[in-house]
Amino acid sequence: MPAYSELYPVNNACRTAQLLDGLWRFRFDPEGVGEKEGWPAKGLPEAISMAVPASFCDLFTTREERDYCGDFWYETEFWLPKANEGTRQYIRFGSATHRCTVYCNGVKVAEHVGGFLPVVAEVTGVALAGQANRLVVKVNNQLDEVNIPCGATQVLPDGRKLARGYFDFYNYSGIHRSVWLVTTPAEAIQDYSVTYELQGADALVHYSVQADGEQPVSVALKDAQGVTVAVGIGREGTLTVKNAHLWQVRKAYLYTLEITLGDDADRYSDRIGIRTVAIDGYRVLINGKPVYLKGFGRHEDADILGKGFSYAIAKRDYECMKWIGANCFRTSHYPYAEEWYRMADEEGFLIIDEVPGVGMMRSFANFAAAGRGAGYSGFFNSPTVPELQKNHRAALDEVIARDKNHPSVIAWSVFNEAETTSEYAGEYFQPLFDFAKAADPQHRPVTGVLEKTSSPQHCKVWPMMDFICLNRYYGWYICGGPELGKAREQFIEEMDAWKQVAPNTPIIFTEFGTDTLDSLHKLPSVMWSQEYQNEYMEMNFGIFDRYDFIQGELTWNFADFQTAEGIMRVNGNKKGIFTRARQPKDVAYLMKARWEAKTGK
Ligand code: CKX
Repeated sequence: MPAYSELYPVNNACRTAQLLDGLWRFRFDPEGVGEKEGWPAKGLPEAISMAVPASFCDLFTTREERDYCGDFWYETEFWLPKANEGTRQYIRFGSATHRCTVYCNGVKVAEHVGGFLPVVAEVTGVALAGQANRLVVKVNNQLDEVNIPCGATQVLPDGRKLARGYFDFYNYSGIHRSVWLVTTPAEAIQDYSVTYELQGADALVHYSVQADGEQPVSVALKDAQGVTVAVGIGREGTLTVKNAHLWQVRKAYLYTLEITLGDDADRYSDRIGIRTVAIDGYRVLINGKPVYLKGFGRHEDADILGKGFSYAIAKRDYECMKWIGANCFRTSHYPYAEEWYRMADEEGFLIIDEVPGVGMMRSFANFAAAGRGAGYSGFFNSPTVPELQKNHRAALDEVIARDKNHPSVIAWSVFNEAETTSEYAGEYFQPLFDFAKAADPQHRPVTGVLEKTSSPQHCKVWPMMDFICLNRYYGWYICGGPELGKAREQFIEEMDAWKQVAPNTPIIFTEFGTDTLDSLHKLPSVMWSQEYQNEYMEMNFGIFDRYDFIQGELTWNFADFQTAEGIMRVNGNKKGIFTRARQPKDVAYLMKARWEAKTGK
């Protein structure tokens, strides 16, 4: 059983889940004096107000505050009702980027590293009923080479720290997702998992429930109309669903699994989708049928909010993805807020769920080096690797615990553009791939995402993958503009080489694209114009259609997004098919026509 429950908060007869979102108190702590000065117990001196959830960065008007790197603190208060006898209480953060320490009434109740997964702090006995309880959180957003995502922390001549990610997205920081006060009974349901088997028109749902104590467990499965279609007794068992409604790609069907502990001592309900995922030769199968993946690599990124979750933005994004005919996205380059997955479950979208194994190549502009196939920094030869690997594995452990029951999740991605050609890359990644496979009750495919240097001849990791993900920029980082024809030839040469070594493994393109200004039209085209984005895509589509084993195209990126500053970026990465305001560039219409017509291969 995990040290704490990753179950998404629910309200029912046995549990409560109260949102603590709103305006909290906030302050920076550049000298790291908060604990010494007693802030956990006394509260934050000279605090300002701060929105939760949100990145703090773009809410400020000075560069120093926006780019702040180091410790920063949040504070709020919460009340426990008097009638809470016999309950356990938790504060649950959807995430705090990148590491945090949580204090309740001056007592340390949790510490967590990793900025994109939940933090659960038990406050039973520390929080008091019938009074305001002080909740203080220290967060830190520095980057290093032992935590993911990887990077460095530079100290400027004036003593200020600067986060230098070895990756191409802005180091947005803060409490990015909702915070809940959760109460459960003293003996509670802690976790559950489901796996599926299809038998003709029927389905078997194998379930397993983890709960405290010895009380009996019962489960009921209800269909979308609320009719009970199967019941089970015991902590493990199999439910037979006659004439099962399958969860299908872009045609979701959700059942509700109701779990009861003892004689109503605790209850937990969740929506599940009956479907199988398999790889068969070079095909990806959902419910035994081949599916061609169409969609995006994305970011959690929006104006003002940064990486803060907003239902409004997520809703708009799903509407845009449906409009364009997509069926899949990768959570590049970190696990997203849980609400994204719950919405994908409802909409029938497929998700390749990625952990923040990004920046594993030492370079502040590694995208440029990687795009050209020039990256080599001896990343996996460093003495920091065992600690990095421990944290990387913890992220896999936590993401699988969190997301294992989502029908939308079809695969785990262990890394993006790591230096897989370096001497020790195989030793680093093999245990992580083995772990992910074993930890997932559904044994979903496990993959990783390869940049240009990771060629079939030199990459040490692709043989570990159930399907191979390629990020390729022939016509952008390689032979752009007037050399598009040459780019095409080189692309074909590389794909022929993959065909030689892995003709029976699906290849999914997880990135391809061009930076494009929505303000720029040019006839004939030039790089950065909307015309060029169209020409580049047409060339790429021609390649994808040439090879049977190419089974998906997830373009880079869904929308323009914020990055660190630099000569390669004009206020961010502009490879969006949509602008940052979620309006289509010209190329969106080209992709819509292709994806609506393309049902498979
Ligand atoms: N891939 C050749 C990782 C993404 C970047 C993308 C880009 C690179 C390309 C590497 O995080 O944004 O440069 O646009």
